[in-house]
Amino acid sequence: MNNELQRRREQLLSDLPLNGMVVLIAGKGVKRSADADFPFTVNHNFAYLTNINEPDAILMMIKLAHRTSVTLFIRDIDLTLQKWNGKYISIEKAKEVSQIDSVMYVSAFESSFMSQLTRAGVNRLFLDLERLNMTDRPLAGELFAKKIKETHPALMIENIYPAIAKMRTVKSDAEVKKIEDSISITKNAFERMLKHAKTLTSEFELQAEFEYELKRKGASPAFDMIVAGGVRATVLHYVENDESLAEDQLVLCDMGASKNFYNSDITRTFPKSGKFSDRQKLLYNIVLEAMDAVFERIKPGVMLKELNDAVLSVYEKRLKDIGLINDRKEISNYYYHGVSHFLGMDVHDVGQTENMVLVAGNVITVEPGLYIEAESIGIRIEDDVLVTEEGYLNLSECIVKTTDEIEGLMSNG
Ligand SMILES: [Mn+2]
Repeated sequence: MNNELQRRREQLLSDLPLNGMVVLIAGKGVKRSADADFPFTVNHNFAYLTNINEPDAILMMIKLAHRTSVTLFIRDIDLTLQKWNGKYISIEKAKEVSQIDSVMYVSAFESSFMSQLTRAGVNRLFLDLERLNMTDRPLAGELFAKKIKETHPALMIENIYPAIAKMRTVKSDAEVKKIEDSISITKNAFERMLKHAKTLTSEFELQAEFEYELKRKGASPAFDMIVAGGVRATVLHYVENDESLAEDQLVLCDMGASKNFYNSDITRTFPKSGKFSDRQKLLYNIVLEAMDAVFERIKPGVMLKELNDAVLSVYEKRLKDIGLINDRKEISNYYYHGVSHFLGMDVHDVGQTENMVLVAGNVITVEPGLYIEAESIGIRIEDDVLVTEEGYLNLSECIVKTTDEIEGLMSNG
């Protein structure tokens, strides 16, 4: 990991133009209400390059003709606040975690930044200007860009976000291992939940079983878990989880553990009673067939759109067979999302761009679904997959999935 952090920084520096400077900001906790903040989430691009999980920290990297430099700034220690909020990271600890030799307190940042502009001749500033929507709250990088534009109107400001996002799409062995660790916790938590499912009566009780196991392993939910019984499973982002479950319902659970910055994202659908009805089994196996068709297509050079086409081809045939549709166009009444997204430090991970093709080292989800509101049935099955030189490796193969496996585990509950 240590060499890996340095390698990432070196890669970014090697792509940086001469006299360029990168400034990445860890960010702050967001106010929740009164004097309470939401839990702090570090900027993931900052963490990718530093492994530091601290508010207010800043990474500064410079590339000049005669030298490059990497400096980390951490919060100045406040003895009074430490009594309330716990210990701040020390310079020594920050050096160890980040593998950066030059670590200073953040109170020294402004003068250091200024001297790079005035004395070292930096003339291009690269910031993380990630933005998805016009109305999103500006992140630290954009706020910093605004401030610098006022004081240094001639300084060229550019966006480093796409370059880091692209690096993040290719996972190292160590990153894959962390995703596997999160998957393994998810597996245990799901099995715990499944064994209790027959005796529990509400969605939130199932959620509690899952999250209990996460907490026990020092993990946290990667996202708001979905536990959706019956017709609620046809709503893609149902997260209320506050209804009771009926014996004849299928229960869709979209869930994942997050640990050490890396996430898992798994969906399983099972019968509340422990036994699939014939109809449920028929539909479930169509989704499973679509999933296998996607797996067969995964390899370097393939576009995500082609993976989705694999689902549509299976659905076109099978949904016609069972009389649900007459035409391929009608599939969208029953399947209305993409089959895949990138997974990593973010659950919907960064770096996914139009027309990009898969390369070895990508980690993607495979998650076909089938949602029939009129029958109160929603089915989604989701695995996490590593793209390899030869094809793919299903990282979540270990989690029960076939109807027999699910019924078997539930009968041992
Ligand atoms: Mn997903």
